[in-house]
Amino acid sequence: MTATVEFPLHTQVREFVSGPLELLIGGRWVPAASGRTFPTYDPATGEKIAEVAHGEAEDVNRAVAAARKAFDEGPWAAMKPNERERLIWRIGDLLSERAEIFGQLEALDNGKSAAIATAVDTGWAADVFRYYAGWATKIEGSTVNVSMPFAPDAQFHAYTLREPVGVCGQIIPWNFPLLMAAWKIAPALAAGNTVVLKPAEQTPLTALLLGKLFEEAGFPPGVVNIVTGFGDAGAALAAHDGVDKVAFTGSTEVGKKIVQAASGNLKKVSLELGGKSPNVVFADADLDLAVPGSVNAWMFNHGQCCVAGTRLYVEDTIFEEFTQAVAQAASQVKIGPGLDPETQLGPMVSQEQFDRVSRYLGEGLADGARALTGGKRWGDTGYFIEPTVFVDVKPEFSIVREEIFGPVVAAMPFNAEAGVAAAANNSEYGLAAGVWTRDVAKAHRTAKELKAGSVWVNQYNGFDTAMPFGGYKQSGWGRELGAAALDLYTQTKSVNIAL
Ligand code: TXE
Repeated sequence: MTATVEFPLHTQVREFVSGPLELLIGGRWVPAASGRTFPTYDPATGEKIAEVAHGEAEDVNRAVAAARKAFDEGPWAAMKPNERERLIWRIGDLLSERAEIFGQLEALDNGKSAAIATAVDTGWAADVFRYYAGWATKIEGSTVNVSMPFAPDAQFHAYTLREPVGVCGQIIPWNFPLLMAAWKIAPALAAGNTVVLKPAEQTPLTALLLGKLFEEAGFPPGVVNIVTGFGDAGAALAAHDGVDKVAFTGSTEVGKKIVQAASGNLKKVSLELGGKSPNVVFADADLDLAVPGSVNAWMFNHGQCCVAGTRLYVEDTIFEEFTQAVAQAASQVKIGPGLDPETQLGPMVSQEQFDRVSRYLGEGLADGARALTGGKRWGDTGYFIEPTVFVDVKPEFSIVREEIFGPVVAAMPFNAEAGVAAAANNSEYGLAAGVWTRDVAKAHRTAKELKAGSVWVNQYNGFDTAMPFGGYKQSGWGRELGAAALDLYTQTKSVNIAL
């Protein structure tokens, strides 16, 4: 079986990928200073889609200068919050209007299902822009009752102002290319910052199409700049003295490099990094919900999810039955290219990611794990991996400890008496966790014990734009989404006036 079936592309998608695909700097589309480009590939076929401008340090310098000018001198910082609100809202509306185009482009570049990329990635990105548009007029300081014990007779009027941080460098990965751009850009703009975005080299296309919308909506030049390129461009952005804040989503390994690079001018840093999230199923769970929910936990987005519930802890009395049901459900998933409307599981994003997941499958089997289903590549074209359910695993196996970022789960039994939290928390990560039970008290108790930034009960991937999201331990610093993201993109000034 191969994935070389042709699916018709929207005219706008075809026109867009025929280029030129340049950098957005200071409101203009420009080639890279070097004139170089790099290819982006369709992971369902391995074929080239387009050539994209290859931004490097010099381009980052130009983009930061444009963002600096827009922040320091341009109309953006001085613009009234309701004007910013109107512009940001417009991006949400434009995304909704063109959801199918964005969805198809995302499917082509990333490999995910076009239907999901339209409804989830683009639909949610639109929601994120609208949510933060609303915040633009609601970011407030407070008045403070000042006592000053050493000046008992003096009177003061004290208050706080919440001000934008300045120029924000934002570096994003390839698993949700458009959505990660929205998560980063929308709160930064709502708070009055300007942005230089560095999309992932594997998936630069939807960020560039998003860049067109900022032009169309009427954003002043330099407010949003986009530099496509590789890790060196990201590194230049993270180290740049003209950048006041860097926001990063990606691997924990690169996250640590970002922290070092940012130390030069001590720019603010927020990080959303890897995970190895536990999904805990108690014997009293509603199994009709828990089986498909637990499959979704590790298989959504082909397992290329930072929150993927890849350590499946099942109470021992139902372990056999539950894991068989999960394996059965996983084996029936329709695998194929994202552009096929029937597809439920698409390819890994790149050859590199395919190799990485294949390596983990080999390690798991060599360590003695047993695959109830899957365990190898699917087909002979593109970067497809069979959904894989491993049992007979030990806590020290690499498939249990390390982030695989593919459709692979390791299932382990637990004994309810002994508790499960210690095993679930035995990870350097702490991004998310799932709990399945009909016992409300047990659900709350377990949610409290789990060391994770998000805990989902009787569901998995229970995200919402209004809910803060981020990691404990080596899963990151800070919280995105919700009002919490505004803390990343504002700083507080205390003003105290002697009366
Ligand atoms: O990530 P990288 P990769 C995990 C997942 C995956 C692994 C490797 O386990 O298998 O990371 O993926 C830019 N300074 N996640 O190699 O390298 C890079 O250009 C600044 C989890 O793709 O972290 C891209 O834009 N930037 C994750 C972005 O960082 C640098 C999502 C992410 O790439 C840089 C993706 C540097 N030195 C991968 N080097 C999640 N948390 O969702 C690279 N980049």
